[in-house]
Amino acid sequence: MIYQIYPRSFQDSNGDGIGDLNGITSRLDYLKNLGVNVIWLSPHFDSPNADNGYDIRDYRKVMKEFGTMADFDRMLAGIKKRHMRLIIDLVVNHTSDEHRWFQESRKSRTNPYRDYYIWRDGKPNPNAPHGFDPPNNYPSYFSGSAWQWDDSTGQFYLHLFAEKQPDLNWENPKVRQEVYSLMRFWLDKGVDGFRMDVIPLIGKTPGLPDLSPEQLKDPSKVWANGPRRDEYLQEMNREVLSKYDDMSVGEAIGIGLSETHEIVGEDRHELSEIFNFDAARIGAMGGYEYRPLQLEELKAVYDRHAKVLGKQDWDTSFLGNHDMSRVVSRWGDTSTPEFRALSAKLLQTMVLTLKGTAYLYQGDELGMTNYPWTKISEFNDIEVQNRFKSDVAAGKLTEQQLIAGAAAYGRDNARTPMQWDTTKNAGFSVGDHTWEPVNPNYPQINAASQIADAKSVYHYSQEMIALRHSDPAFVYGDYQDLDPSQEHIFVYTRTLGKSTFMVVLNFSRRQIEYTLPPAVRAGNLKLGNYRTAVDEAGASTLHLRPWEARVYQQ
Ligand code: TEU
Ligand code: CA
Repeated sequence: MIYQIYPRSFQDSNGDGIGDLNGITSRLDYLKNLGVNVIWLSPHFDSPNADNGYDIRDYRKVMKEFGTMADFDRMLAGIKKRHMRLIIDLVVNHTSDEHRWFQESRKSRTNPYRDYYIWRDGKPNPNAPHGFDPPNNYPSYFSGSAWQWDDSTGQFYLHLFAEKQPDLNWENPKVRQEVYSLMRFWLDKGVDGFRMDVIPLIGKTPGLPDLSPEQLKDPSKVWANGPRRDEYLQEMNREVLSKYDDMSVGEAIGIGLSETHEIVGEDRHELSEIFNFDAARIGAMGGYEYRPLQLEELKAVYDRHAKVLGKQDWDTSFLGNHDMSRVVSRWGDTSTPEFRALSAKLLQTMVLTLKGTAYLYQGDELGMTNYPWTKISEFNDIEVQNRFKSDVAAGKLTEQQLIAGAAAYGRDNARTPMQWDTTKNAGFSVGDHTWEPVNPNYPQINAASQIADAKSVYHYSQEMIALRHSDPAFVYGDYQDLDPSQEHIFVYTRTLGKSTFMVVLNFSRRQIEYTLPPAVRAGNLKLGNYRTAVDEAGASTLHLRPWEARVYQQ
């Protein structure tokens, strides 16, 4: 399984309230003991942090706050010594506007780096600022137009994310070679692969025509399916990925199940796997609006994955990351400490037994929750602040609505400091200030107290990871949902040869007497999330307690 670290929030080692690489190195035994195989490190590169590192100024330099290249090398050596591996974040759909390439590019229309980015003339409009409207109606993911006017050269440049994140022009072969060269730089250092940020977006739509009203409802679907996307990913594979023992996982917003094979099929020679968000972002209605989770709807997504993805289309299993609110707050039950722990364990059971490479986000192994945000100024995320500046200012929603939405679904929830113990700042930092507030529930939710409690979410996560590693059925086994229309119970099997496991999850706060489908009987209980396990081996009816999870060997 792969464990994602958001370095700014993992462990501070020098008291400046910002996590760093030496902090990670000091916690490698914790990760080893948890059962981690691979670490995914969110961006650690030199950056002005307009988007917390997803805006890179120098791809071959470590961010000053995070430490030095020597710190990186020591961290990597520590990971390898513990027989773990490291993948890093490849953010090459865009750079920082402070990157040397963009600094050059904006100097003049004839600068050799001009074509490294996407510059276009505006549409003449005497009433518009500078006399021009943007080249087309592309919206930015972070509110407003995706085009920024540049006075000195009288053109607009494209930025699908923030103004300080100009998109690279992948049609320019020089740009592609620059990317392949920096990938080799890190692979030659011993890094084991890449998580690739919004990678399908690199294939832009020729001519950059306006989006239709229908397309404007979900621009990602257009932007992720440009005609040259696969040509670029196959070239990247041919020139770099195929030459190393590495893995690659693409963050594939805009990619649906029907397109997944094109990117991950073994015969396609592109990427190892992708994150597609149709499960993790189920119910999304735009902005911070989500429909409440319908279990049948979620189960239908996993059922489709199993039916559509062939044996050679590897999948991923994940419920959280640094762009989503905490999963136990989103899909679990934090109404009482007991239900928080039980539902956190249930969600761990699900993510670690579904089909595909399993990803855990830092702190989910402890059942960390959302933070009690109350005012706009508390949020660090550019996505929230931009929405405040544009959407609230334009009256699209009120400040209170934005606070409520961001408090429930905002990205800052995943970025509050890791809760290590009950000391100052939850042991994250000895400093007087931390870059994001520490969740006030750290005295109740922290690694040290859970390591000391054999029945904690931490130990359950450790046991569930060990169980997953104990039998290849959890990795390669066929997936089958035994009761897709059941409203509160998620029951499925993983079968490989003679080995079958059955997972039973009660996704509700109610006691449920659940009768298994005809001819199905419970096998031997391998793991249960209650402190006092109830086995019911051989039974056809199971008495499930609130938020109960059981894994049976059939
Ligand atoms: O995220 C892309 C993405 O899916 C998110 O921006 C998402 O649309 C939004 O956050 C919904 O709340 C990647 C990185 O994971 C993210 O951290 C970066 O902000 C973004 O790309 C730009 O690099
Ligand atoms: Ca620090």
